[in-house]
Amino acid sequence: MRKAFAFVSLLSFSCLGVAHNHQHDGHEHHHHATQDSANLQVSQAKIRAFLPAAKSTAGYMTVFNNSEKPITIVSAKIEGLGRVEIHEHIHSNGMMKMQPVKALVVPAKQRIEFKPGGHHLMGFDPKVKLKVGETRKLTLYFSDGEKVENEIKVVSLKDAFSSESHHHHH
Ligand SMILES: [Cu+2]
Repeated sequence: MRKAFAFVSLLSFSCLGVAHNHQHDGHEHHHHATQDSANLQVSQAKIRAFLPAAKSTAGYMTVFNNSEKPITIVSAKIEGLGRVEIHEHIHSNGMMKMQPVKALVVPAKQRIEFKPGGHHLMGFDPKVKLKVGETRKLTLYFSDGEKVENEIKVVSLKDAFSSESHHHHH
């Protein structure tokens, strides 16, 4: 009689243990699925090769936040460049000026297109000269410490302003 009782309680204890483990696993999976790095999609990333004597050059890309919460981009890095800033254009006294953006919020399920006259990347201080046609590593850093890595293509001045890759030559 006593033996049977002990056996039953052992069973129920192990069942609880299993249930707990399952819940824990579920939580862990959920956490991984909401990591920013997996949820910010970068596409069409390109940067113009430096013009002769130019101290800076501009880069463009499209970012899409595929998560349910905002993602804040706080900085960017491009392999071989000493410094990269995120800029935006603002109208000031009838003039277009650009200024650095300290934190760029990409709202949940929203897209931000970096393009001429809008948000853009600004590259400075090349350690290794950018050559048209090559790709470099682009890293975007988020306010929560996460980051996402992508490739950025080096393009000529002309190609930097055409958003379509299927450009026709005449
Ligand atoms: Cu700029």
